[in-house]
Amino acid sequence: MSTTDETATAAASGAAATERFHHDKSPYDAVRDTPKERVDLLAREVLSAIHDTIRRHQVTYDEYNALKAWLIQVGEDGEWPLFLDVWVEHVVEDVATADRQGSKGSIEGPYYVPNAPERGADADLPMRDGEAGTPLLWEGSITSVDGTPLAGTVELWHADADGYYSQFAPGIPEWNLRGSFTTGPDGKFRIRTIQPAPYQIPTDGACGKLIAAAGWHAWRPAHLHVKVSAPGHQELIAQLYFPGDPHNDDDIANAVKPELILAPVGQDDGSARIDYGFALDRQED
Ligand code: MBD
Ligand code: FE
Repeated sequence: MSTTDETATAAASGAAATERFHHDKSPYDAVRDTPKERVDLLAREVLSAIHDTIRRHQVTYDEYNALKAWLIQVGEDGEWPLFLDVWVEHVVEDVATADRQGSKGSIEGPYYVPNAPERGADADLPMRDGEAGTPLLWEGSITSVDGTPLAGTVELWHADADGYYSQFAPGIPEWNLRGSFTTGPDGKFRIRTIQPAPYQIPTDGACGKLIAAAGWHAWRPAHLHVKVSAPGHQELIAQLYFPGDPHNDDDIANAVKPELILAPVGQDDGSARIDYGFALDRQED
């Protein structure tokens, strides 16, 4: 899956993201028992929304053929994970987490990789010597919704100061800026990392073609990705953002919520300190 010998193209990062998705357990297993009636309903409504759009806006054969070519290109560029996570996942996440009492979550996106190096409760995120970017010291704890501290795990992954993710861009060590932090019974963690850059989705592939043709922009605000888990509790997937980022209000992936914006405090040495923890909902049974 390494893209180390390739260049930073949409096709290379798309191929890595597509391979990553296939690598995980079969997505079909969880829906094996879905009744025909539900498949029929969902498929018919999606198709019907497309038909309505064509009628309402008098879509031509030339436009239909351009759409066909573009959809084929999304697949050839391996950009289905990117396309779906950028333009669809946020609504699925809203629906899935509507009943939660604990911390807000956000979308996972296409660049999570499981089994990142385990670093304990108080450590640096794996990074290169002299990794560029403002150093961050992040302290927090994992608790249950009622405030009880939890022994659990914070998995953290994020882009570097150039906006690139390890394993999805060339020339970056495999586990750079990816790690797993396991807390003791007090739930506390302390993580040192660097502030990531705003992220521009690849512009040279099919998704970039849509963005250019529609006159959109390709930016996501700078963000930290986390997956937080503890026994007996629902897994929390979230992203954390930095105040003042111009794209917090117009994230291409629609994944910013006010509760997810950090309040870093600048230190005399030029680093920033963050205090942010997670309250997990209990597992329903
Ligand atoms: C990202 O880094 C990301 O987090 C999402 C959701 C989509 C594309 C790139
Ligand atoms: Fe991301």
